[in-house]
Amino acid sequence: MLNGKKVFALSAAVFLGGGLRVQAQQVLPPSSPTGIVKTVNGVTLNVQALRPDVLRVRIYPADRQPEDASWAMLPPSRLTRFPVTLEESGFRTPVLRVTISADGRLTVADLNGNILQQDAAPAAWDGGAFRVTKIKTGDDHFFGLGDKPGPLDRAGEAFVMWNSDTFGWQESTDPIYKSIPFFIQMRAGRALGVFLDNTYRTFFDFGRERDDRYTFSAPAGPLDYYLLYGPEPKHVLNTWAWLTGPTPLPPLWALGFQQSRYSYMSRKETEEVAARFRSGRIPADAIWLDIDFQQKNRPFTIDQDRFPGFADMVHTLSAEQFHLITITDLHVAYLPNQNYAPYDTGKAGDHFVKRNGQDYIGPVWPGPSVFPDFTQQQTRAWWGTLYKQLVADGVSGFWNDMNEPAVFVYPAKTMPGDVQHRIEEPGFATRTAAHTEIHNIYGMENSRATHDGVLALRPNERPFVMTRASFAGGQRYAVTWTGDNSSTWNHLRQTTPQLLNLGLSGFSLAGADVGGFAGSPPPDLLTRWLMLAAFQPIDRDHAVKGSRPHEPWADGPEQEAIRRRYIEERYKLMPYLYTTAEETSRDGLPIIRPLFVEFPHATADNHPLDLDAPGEFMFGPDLLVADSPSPEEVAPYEVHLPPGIWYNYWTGERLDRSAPIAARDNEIRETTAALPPIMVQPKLDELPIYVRAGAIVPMQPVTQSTSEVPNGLLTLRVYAPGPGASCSGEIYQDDGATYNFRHGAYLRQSFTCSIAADGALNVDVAKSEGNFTSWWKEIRVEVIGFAAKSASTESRAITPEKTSLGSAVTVPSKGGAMHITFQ
Ligand code: MIG
Repeated sequence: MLNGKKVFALSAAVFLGGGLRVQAQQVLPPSSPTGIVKTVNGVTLNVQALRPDVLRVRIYPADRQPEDASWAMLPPSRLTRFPVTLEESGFRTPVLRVTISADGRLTVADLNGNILQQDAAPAAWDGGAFRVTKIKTGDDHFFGLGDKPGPLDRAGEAFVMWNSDTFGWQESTDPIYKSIPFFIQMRAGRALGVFLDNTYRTFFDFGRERDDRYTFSAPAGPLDYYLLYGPEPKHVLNTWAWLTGPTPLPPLWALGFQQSRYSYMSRKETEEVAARFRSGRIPADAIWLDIDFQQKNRPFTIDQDRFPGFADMVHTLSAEQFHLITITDLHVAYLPNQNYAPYDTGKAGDHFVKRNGQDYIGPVWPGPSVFPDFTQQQTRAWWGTLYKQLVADGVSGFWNDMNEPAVFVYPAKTMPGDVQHRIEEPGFATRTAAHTEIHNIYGMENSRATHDGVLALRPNERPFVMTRASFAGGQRYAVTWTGDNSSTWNHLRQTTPQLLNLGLSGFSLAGADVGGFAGSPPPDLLTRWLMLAAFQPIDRDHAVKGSRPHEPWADGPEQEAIRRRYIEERYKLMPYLYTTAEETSRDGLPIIRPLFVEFPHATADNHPLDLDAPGEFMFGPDLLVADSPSPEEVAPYEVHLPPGIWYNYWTGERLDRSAPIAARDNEIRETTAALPPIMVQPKLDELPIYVRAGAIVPMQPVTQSTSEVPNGLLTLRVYAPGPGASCSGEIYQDDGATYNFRHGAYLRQSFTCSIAADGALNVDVAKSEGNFTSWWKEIRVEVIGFAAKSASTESRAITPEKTSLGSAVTVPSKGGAMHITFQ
């Protein structure tokens, strides 16, 4: 389905805090069965349907039903049930069949009998610990699991979930910062999402121990997992967003280029960096302050000597169209009776976690520190109030680092397992819980407190928070980054699978420190990194203390020119990027996607095409970025394009890559195999990008920041489809900052095109929706892959002008519908 851009929008939207929309809950007559409960050998299996395509499996010793609560999932979705049809040894829904064997093994199949998942053995218990063992076929591929390093496909590897501060992590390091116990299994082109809703130190083995098995296990906590059936991967991603919430729409500036360093050491240095972007005409939107802007590393203080007139600096930067983001770590300096308000107010409100009845004190950046009890609602509310001054000073965004939590004690590098957290949370029993249970959600609840606090202080502005640690569902509160990577070619390569897997795990807005954190990138590496990151969701350059300068101008005018050109390209594509981000906020499709998400049937045997093309990914629905799988190599490399017609983004060259084949499983579907790969000769200043035929890509003139109003035309690049094939695009715009879009202050306009029987190319611009007036007064429709000699609207003929890519006409636009024919 080359142009099968199916959109699985969440219907019946309701708004929750922070802008997320979820489907309203389905109400059932209490009498219809929604699943089965069966006890085998003293173990109860409880399998319920939430929807025809979503199952929840709970297994517990019959006398020990665990608490039914979740940090990850949205209650309205989690509690939904769907009536099922009971069968002899299980049940069926309109799309799935569930069977339980006499010894308690579960099989889930589609209604054609294709087995999607099957227990190899009944769930095994050992005290409170359990292990689930599934059959793995040679065709199984596994994706997701958050930020874990290594190749895109998790098959053959094993992973542990334990949020860890891992400075200098490498490809084989596990665990690192986040725990997202959600993965997508691809079997013969069919997708199945699996989420283990357990916050303990869980373990996943995708065939490392035994090639024909995969397992997940936990030392404690509930055996409670969800199955999200596709068969299309997009449908699974949509369902994951339905269950845990999509990544909300960020402020527009967060999609601009961002510059950080550990640390800009003074007001002067910060202002100089901002000024250098503007004088060098390198577009940028944000500057970050790391821990050294604080007094003695104490959160919520400002070093007045190095940053005199802090609020004035923020306003000066803002006048230059720079947003400021400051770090605000969670560890509160232990400073009794020293007029340090975060400690004093936290102590007065009893907001710190305890060990042996006393506030637990551990060493971090400020020295001895105490740790907020973020699993209590009132503690999160208190934490939120700490942002009052920084918000009043005009700081735009906040950075939650170190929230695994990192503690400078060894070898644990975190707080002891017997630290006590208190849970005070709707939907949960009010109780205390050991750190071993809370550890993996601690960072997520930290970012939640920050998000909710900043939202309370600026109720109509979309918060921007970046967190290092998180858990499934954490995308509701914060964007993320991949922590302390390194300035090496291998780490550049690693950004692609890592950010793709984060997107598949729900974190659509993620970035990796551009240039690498640890070490100093050689000039060519920094250039290539800046080029690739221009097509990653969060584009933020960051560097460790003591490393060489990392800013885009660091290596002289030639390197700077290449880097500028790619950052400019990101800004030209901002309408496309923002439209994609808005799509994410509704349907959960990540901004960057593996090829198999858009083209699940691109190969004859249905293996994900990405496995052949590890440097490639989709930037939004239409652009395919094809970096080298070994970016340091100078030899030519293979680019694999999914079957169909493609265009070179830079030159407009048309590439017909269709070759019909018979699908191996004889299923009737429109499938074609990819032709042999294209060989590409790497060049320092060129990142190959291809656009799929039938795409209509909205673009704007370069600006120096997203606050600058583009001066000129909206360009629609129309990439001619083949005869009979579909062709579409869309633009979404709003004020880029507030929630006014919920009350109609947005613009959405869709575009379609088709090749008529007489060979003409018809382009239709639909009437715009919403009441936001955007910046353009004219639209330039540029057709690529179509030799246009003449063009006409309903009212007049226009002579197309030649462009470097094809030909174009410019027409006035006030948001009305319009039709243009190219001949
Ligand atoms: O212990 O705030 O990953 O981005 O620059 C190091 C200083 C603490 C780790 C973060 C890094 C940040 C650094 N932080």
